[in-house]
Amino acid sequence: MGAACASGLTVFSPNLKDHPVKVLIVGKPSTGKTFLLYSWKYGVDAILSVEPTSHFNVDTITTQSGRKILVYDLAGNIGLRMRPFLEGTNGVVYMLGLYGRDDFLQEDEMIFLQQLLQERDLENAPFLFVIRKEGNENEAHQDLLDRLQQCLKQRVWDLVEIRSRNQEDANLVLTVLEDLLNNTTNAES
Ligand SMILES: Nc1nc2c(ncn2[C@@H]2O[C@H](COP(=O)(O)OP(=O)(O)OP(=O)(O)O)[C@@H](O)[C@H]2O)c(=O)[nH]1
Ligand SMILES: [Mg+2]
Repeated sequence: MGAACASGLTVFSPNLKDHPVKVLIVGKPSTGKTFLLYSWKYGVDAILSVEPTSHFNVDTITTQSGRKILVYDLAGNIGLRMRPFLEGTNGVVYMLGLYGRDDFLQEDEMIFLQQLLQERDLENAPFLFVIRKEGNENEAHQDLLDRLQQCLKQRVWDLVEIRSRNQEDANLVLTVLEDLLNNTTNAES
């Protein structure tokens, strides 16, 4: 966005809040993408069960500050059918799922992540990684951060750890996501 637009942004910024930003939730199957979306939309206590997503779910979430986020929760096995969703994406939530799952950030997932990071439509999108932890895995955690750092280089990104079925933590994901989106929008303007 050029300098001319930047000055206009201050004047029009209240309206920007009404315009939803677009966020994708991606990640391997069964990592908890839909569970996270439902946690925001309905609250964790209202979630009785979650079925695997066959293609995608979409919903608008309103954050505590009033920002609207159009969230696309894509099926973990979406593969190439993901491409039509990329255009206009302002941010990506990458669900890593439960720490320590058998195939956690193995080679195929790293390749998938790197491909995603190379997508032109996502070049300015911040990435928020979400991991679910049930124990104290601090040692391996540093290894995870190092690997992500290598992959993400100059990208705006963050990592949030959540506890299972925890509303506070699900809300925290939304807060951090909103911060990342705000920072990126400001940096671009
Ligand atoms: N207890 C608990 N279970 C969770 C949590 N998140 C996900 N699950 C469970 O993990 C399973 C998979 O969750 P989903 O949200 O369907 O996973 P997904 O990533 O959307 O999977 P796909 O749609 O197949 O890509 C479900 O049985 C959920 O109930 C969580 O925070 N706590
Ligand atoms: Mg799902």
